[in-house]
Amino acid sequence: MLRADFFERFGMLVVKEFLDDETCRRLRRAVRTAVPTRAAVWNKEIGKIVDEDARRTTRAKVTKRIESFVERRLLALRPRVARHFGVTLRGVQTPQFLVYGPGDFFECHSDSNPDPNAPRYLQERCVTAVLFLNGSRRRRGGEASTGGGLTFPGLIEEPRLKSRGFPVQAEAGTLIAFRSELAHGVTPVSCGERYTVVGWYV
Ligand SMILES: O=C(O)CCC(=O)C(=O)O
Repeated sequence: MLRADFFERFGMLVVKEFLDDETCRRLRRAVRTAVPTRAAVWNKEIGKIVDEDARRTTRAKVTKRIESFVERRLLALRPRVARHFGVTLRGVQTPQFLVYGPGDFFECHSDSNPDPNAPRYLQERCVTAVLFLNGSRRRRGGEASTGGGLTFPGLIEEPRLKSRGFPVQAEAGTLIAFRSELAHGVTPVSCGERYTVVGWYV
């Protein structure tokens, strides 16, 4: 795994300590007590479906209060995100709270789809923000998970490295933002639970 800063050289925005440890702990608790649902994917032929060959992830239905709290924090970052990516952003879609248990993963995909037949929420996505609520290594007693790397394949043009995925090693509270069309996935979690929040700037 590579430290989050490494990804800045590919134009990504990395914000360390976007949330403090106590807030991450509070959000993890909120996620654990929320109603769990199986996260879906969008399929061109079928529409929105749960397809566990492509994605095995739990989406936690947290309270509106928790959802709005994270949404406000993401909105506060919007001017910096817009400047960084050189785009105009008018808002952020409702963030999704995700949990990956052992064996859970998300195949390589992109978050936006320019196809005029795709749902509007996919057409509109411009920048994806992934917020890590726990880390991939133990730090100050935080609950860490292993495996479950947010991975970006094809970052390096060199033929030998082109097909290789580069997984991020992030700490709790770190946010990483990238253009929504960029291919990414989450490798299977091997141990513990991995908690993230994903938001999309439009
Ligand atoms: O949980 C993550 O790290 C990424 C989730 C993701 O790729 C997505 O929701 O599109």
